[in-house]
Amino acid sequence: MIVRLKKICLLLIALLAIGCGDANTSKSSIEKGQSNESLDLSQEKLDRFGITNKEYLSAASKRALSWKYVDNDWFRIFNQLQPLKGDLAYEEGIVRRDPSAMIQENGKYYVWYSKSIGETQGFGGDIENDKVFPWDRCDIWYATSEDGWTWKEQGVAVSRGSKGAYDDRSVFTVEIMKYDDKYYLCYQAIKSPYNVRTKNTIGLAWSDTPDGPWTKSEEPVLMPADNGIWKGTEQNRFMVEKKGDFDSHKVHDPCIIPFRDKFYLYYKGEQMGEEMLFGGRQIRHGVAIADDPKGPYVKSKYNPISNSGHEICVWPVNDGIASLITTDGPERNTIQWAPDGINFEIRAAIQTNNNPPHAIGLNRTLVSTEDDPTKILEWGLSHMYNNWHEQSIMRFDSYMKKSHVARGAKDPKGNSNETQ
Ligand code: AAL
Repeated sequence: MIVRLKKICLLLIALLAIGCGDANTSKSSIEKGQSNESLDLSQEKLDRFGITNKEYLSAASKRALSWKYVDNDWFRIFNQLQPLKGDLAYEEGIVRRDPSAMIQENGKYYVWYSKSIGETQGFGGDIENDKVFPWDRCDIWYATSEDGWTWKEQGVAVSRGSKGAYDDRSVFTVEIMKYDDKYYLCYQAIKSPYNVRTKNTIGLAWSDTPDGPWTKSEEPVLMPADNGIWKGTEQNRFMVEKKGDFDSHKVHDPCIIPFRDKFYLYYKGEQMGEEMLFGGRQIRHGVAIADDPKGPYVKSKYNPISNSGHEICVWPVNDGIASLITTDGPERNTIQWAPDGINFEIRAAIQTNNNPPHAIGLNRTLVSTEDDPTKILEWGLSHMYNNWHEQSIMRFDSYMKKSHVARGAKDPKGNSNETQ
């Protein structure tokens, strides 16, 4: 009996030892994290990132060693927004927002934007007659300027469709593309009734001149994915049986860029049953590609092509496409670049003394180059909320930042720097 008890005790001790061994192994593998094999552990790299001991790499050090781009030529500091003058200055009772890019025609800058009048009531009342969002009941207007400060409003470019059309409720958040001496406006469209589960689509209009007349596509050129399922019939956009693709609810903020002999329509997706993610909304970008500016646009199989961001702000540079990612997600406030327009990597993080402007209308007359890939951000348009009922278009500007030098000291190239 005693012998048997001894045997059992020994067995238990052995099992415990194995158990502890397992615990040790898993603990040390947690401490070690991912393997170091793919990391560049050259002395130069370790020195650059101030890593003392390559045998003990923290998770943060491993991430630093796997950063793909560590130069400083994409960095920008944004100044505070400035008000515009003339017809685009703040106006009582008016929403002017989401400016398009600016192009220069007939010796003037042109911009298109969403315009609506009157108070925003929200979704609590009579949605058939109320204005539910500031961008509800909008038409697309345009304005011109000689200097980008003082603007003359020229009138409506594209108005809402007639009752029953896919755009009968609101047309808004527009972008301009000039290609082969023709002009294309792409924009968001809503069909009545506008409630919180209404799907949002993208429309297109084209013209031979920037002053119109504009011909509208009879159907949307892009639709939300049709694979989400609402739960119940209550108007609650967070209740779903199935969320569906990243763009199952809304396709927003379209912007078409001619690229590699095709047309890349970048857009923001909103998903049915949207969640919060990293303290922001769950917003991602996608791209749809066409052979002709008028479509058909086919969504990329790689969508979504961002894990963060909000309004689309993209420009061609270095034979690829750059994207300013703002507002939502873990990679908000970064500038990213994709050689193929699809696979974006971070090139810079924006300093947040002034967040990067929202809803940027880029100045397409500024051409980014290899030496100054973010030159297009030198100045352009954005918008601000004066309040929930009134919004106005503003001007932003930014400057490149390559070094951090005390006043009177020398910069990394040995030049004395009086301006810092
Ligand atoms: C913006 C944009 C789109 C939305 C609304 C107006 O942030 O993403 O344009 O529909 O808000």
